Amino acid sequence: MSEVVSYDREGAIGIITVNYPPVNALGHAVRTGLLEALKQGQTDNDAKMLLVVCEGRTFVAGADIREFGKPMQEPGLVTVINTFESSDKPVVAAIHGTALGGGLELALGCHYRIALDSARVGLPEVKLGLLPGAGGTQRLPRLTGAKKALEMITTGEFVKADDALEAGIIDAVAQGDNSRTIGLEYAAKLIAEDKPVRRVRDITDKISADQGTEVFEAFRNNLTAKARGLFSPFKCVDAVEAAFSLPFDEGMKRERELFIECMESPQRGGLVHAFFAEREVSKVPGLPKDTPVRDVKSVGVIGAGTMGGGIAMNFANAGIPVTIVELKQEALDKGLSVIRKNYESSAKKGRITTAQVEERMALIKTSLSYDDFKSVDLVIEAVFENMDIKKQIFGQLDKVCKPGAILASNTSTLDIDEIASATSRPEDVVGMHFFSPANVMKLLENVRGTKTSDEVKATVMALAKKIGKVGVMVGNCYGFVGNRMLHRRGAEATALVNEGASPQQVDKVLTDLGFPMGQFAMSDLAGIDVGYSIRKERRKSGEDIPANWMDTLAEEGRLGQKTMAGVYQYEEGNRKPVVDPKVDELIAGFRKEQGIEPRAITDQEILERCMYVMVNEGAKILEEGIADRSLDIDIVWIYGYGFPAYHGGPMFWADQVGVKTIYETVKRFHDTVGGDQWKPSELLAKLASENKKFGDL
Ligand code: 3H9
Repeated sequence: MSEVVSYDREGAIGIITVNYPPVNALGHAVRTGLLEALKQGQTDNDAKMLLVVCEGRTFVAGADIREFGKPMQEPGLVTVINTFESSDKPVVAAIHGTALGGGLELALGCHYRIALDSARVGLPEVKLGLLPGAGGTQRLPRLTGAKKALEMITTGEFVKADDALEAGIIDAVAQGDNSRTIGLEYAAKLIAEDKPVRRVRDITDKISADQGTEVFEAFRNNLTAKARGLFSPFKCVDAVEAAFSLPFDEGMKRERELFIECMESPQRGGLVHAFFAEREVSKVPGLPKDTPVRDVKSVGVIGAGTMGGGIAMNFANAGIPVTIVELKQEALDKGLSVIRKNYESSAKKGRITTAQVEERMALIKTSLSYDDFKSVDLVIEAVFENMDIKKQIFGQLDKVCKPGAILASNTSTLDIDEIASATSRPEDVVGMHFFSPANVMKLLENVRGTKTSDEVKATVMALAKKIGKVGVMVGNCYGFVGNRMLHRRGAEATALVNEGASPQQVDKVLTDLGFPMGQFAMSDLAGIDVGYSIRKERRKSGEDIPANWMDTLAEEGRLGQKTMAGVYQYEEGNRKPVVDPKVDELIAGFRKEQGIEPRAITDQEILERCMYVMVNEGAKILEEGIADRSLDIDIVWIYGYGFPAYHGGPMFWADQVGVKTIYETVKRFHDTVGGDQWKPSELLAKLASENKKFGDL
């Protein structure tokens, strides 16, 4: 008998139970076990009906992603599911948790489906660069029709049990907390009603109704804008279309061909890397799993600006009360009204109810005094980037906050140790770097100071999860992981324009690579004054940062989207960057002033200089232990800066380009372009000489 799939019987119902933690993925042992258990059920003369259930937290959550890229071991999932569907005894699937990917496909291969009301179903393969490859693209549309199937398969979004019932994906929903119990009751009812085998492959009414409709073309057109650069969503549409144009078995063959194309696409590699990396980042090397975590029941935020307000919303969304402190009532009123507006706009879009708007607003209190931080468990300071002010604030917090309260700074560049030095409890001080807009962006870069305690580190990592963020623990240095690399790219992009490229040429190379926006469109969004004041501070402290045309923009008051003009110009109510000839003139003037003769710059040079400079910096970040693993850097960039997940993050991307190629180009730029940013990282050199990848570290 299989260790991960068992068979037993209650009355006339033969029960096939999958027990393969953590998520009952369909690895080889499960596939084999399912076939064995099915056989047992079929030969068990006392079993009139069979029931598939799962132990643990969820129904089968899909194929075993860890097996991808390795040689497939028989039996394949398609064989398993077809064998279930062919069974002469009716088979019922009882779903709890999530039935995803191959898991839902298995359920669709069963003859009846019931789910707990808390369950969700979905075909999220597209998020891994794939399409449902075990009949999902052929069976789902037979139950739902084209539109719903296309929506589910091209977005990968999960559907709640009630909605799945309405869409025809499942046959019944039951309340309770045990899928075996509801499954047994449902199967008993079906036996009493003498329900026969009912195979989805034979259901054709929805298929004939939707045949020849324009729904497929409309979907493709829609995807062109939505799934920019992605490969598999389009293949998903092709596969679903095959369900309408081909008989079932032919459709299955077409699905397989398209599935293999996706499996072999480099995007699958990038997206699967991103999937596992997102989970790995929560396991911080050197931080024991059982490190105690402090209970954070209330939070204080200093600053009611865009950042402070966004941060406060995260906690209110998670049901945690927040107190925002500002210097002036006016700032508090303004901040609070922005928060309300954001919530109301979410309610309008149907993301939350109007009652939830009020519930969340009620969790946000405002105050003009730090005294109101006396009892909070965590304070996050979100004022502008000025070390003296931050130290002053932390000195005050040290006096007011209770022992054991965590004192966090949302600084995006400044030294956490220096901030901590303003307190008598550096072990409680940590960086919590949110990304703008803080209520939307998924990254939380948690910065450990030299003295930050393990307990505080574990608490902020756990808190990230609680508020729906992906927390990455990083070390303390200028700009940490994300901004340190970004500033390198920004300086290089600016230099490329100094030398002859146009801002839009640079931006296009980056958007062609898959970034949602280029370097300069991003500067306009963040505000040109942000980088300008950072450069000013750094020049003041003696760093040699040459003048550039971005300084001129800031000095002329072109601060980006907020002034309707920056590197680009903007029209009222539209965030689309429009090229402004005045900026070309300004750049030309700057070059003249500096005695620069502009040259033609190729897109390849832009790509290499913008991307390799980041990879070289990333390698230095690893060398210095600022990031523990290359996957931490990848996740910072995917969730903080919109790095295309299908490239797997900058370090994974570098591995695909080839570390050696990058190292040699970095060396060449060091000799030709010059500057510290092109000094090859020792780690990069070492990996190149050993023919290794960042992923091998
Ligand atoms: C597919 O099915 C292809 C077929 O159509 C065709 C085949 C021919 N495999 O996320 P969590 C691990 S493609 C292996 O932290 P949660 C995960 O790495 C698949 N491992 O928990 C983690 O491991 P660790 C389509 C998997 O409660 C642990 O389980 N299915 C898989 O927040 C817990 O995961 C999907 O894409 C897997 N399929 O969320 C579903 N799934 O503890 C992907 C998870 O060592 N999975 N693990 O770090 C999910 O969306 C979430 O994991 C789930 C649970 C919602 C299930």
